[in-house]
Amino acid sequence: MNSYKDFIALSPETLPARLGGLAALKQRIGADAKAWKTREVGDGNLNLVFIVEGPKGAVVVKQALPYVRLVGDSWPLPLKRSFFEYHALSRQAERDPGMVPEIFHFDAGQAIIVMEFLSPHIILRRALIAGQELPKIAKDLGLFLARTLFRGSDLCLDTKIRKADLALFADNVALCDITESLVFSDPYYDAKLNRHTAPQLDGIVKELRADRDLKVAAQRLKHIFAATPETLLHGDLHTGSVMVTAEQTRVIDPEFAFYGPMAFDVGMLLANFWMSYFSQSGHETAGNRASMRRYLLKVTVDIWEIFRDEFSRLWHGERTGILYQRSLFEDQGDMLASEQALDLVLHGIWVDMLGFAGVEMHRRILGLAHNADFETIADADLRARCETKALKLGRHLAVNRSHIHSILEVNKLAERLEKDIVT
Ligand code: SR1
Ligand code: MG
Repeated sequence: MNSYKDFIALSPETLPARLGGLAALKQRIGADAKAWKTREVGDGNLNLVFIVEGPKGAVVVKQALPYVRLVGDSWPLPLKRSFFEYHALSRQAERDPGMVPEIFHFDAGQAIIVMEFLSPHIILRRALIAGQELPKIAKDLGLFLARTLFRGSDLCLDTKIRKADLALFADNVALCDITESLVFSDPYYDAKLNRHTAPQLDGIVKELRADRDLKVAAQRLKHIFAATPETLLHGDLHTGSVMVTAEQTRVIDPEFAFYGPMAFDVGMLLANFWMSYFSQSGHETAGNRASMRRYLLKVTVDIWEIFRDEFSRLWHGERTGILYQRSLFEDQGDMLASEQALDLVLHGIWVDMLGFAGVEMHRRILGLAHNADFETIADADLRARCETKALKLGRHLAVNRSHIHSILEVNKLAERLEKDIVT
């Protein structure tokens, strides 16, 4: 339940007076709050985000609102998501140090997190739309995925700690509900808040909604999402949740965190690179994007390989949890059985990851929450051509995920779709 009675949304005008007494801010940006400059920069779907600059430095102040910002107060949303974000950031900072912003202050009642201002970082999605090839993201994100997903699971954690944590995050019901509806169900019927590029996509939308195999696949994926509390997920790991420079990668915004299937974070992230790939031809006015397309496909290959290699390294070096215990494998001298079990676990993540990637592509084109990769393509015919390719790849991944053997195979299909070789 929200306790809204004392909650007051911040504004650039009120923020200095309301937060001016906090030592955590004064130390970092300067004690005289009257000298602070505050601007609201939130462009996400849910929250307020302020950059507060003082004579000594700057911080970010993020505040949850008691409703979905994108839709308005007709869609109430618990302030407690800020509590989940705070706890998820704390755990991610332990599991992959340096990959999330540092937290300076948390106020549960006002749903406020004061954190590190990342500068000159920009949102990864914007960088990709601008055609920037970031050299470090594949390595950083592959490692982040493996470290956070492995270290938050019963492969590694003391199971008492994991179960207590599972109970803590189990209350993030409203944010899970958003994903359960918006990702897995709404795109596949005429849900109220859906929208798509019309009339250009009307035909394929009708086809997809009448596609029995796809509907079953999406519901099976929803089943896995809702009923597999395997590890602490970021829960919303798209390219809008990553900030970058050429040298640094940081993951932000884990308010959707909960205990779910490892494959979800991996699949959502890769889907966003495949969507970026298909969107590039919509951004070619200022120059050819062939190199960018090659780069994006290489990122998907590298993320998966780095994830798999790091996961394997952790399997061998940090498998201290109750699952696949060493006493049954390595301690018996049975290294082959340990490798067989690792292959089995990775294969399960692989198959489901593809499915999650497929539905993520669909929901960004057919559902409520679209992405800027496609939305910023002003020419609706061109946008629809880009979106159609992503919809087709998404359908293939969701339905045929058990029969796909490598990222290269996925990328070959992506290239064929891009060149209009397959329809
Ligand atoms: C109503 S919220 C829509 C989307 O925004 C968030 O970033 C999540 O991706 C959610 O699905
Ligand atoms: Mg977000």
